Amino acid sequence: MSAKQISLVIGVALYALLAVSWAGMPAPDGAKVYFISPTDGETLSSPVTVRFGLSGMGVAPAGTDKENTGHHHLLIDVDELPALDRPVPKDEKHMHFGGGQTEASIELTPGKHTLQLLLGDMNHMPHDPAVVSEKITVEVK
Ligand SMILES: [Cu+2]
Repeated sequence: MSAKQISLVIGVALYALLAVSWAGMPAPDGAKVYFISPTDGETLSSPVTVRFGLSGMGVAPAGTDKENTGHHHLLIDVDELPALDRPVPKDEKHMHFGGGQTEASIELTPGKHTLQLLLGDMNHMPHDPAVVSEKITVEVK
């Protein structure tokens, strides 16, 4: 084998390895994540209590290797979903609830904000297919 062929083989092997390690756990048909509260268009005051709903799957802390489970991520004022083949980013706009929390009290500045939920697996990867809520808009007084 030439050096070129060897590097090609290594490249393909690495690619396959990455493809496997970046795949999220499968989500069952009909799995759904949604906001119990607040509701779309609601006007409220900060801090806002956000309650996360999940049906067709179970909530488990990050790191739990159990099929059909995941933990919540709250996306605040995120226009476009993060890459679904990468772990969910962790910053002030992408909050992780890796303890298995099903609600949170969050501080929001006055004005309009969008909220969206994205479920992640034990490695913070979106499931396949991604389990994502509709995006709601709230107004903070
Ligand atoms: Cu996470």
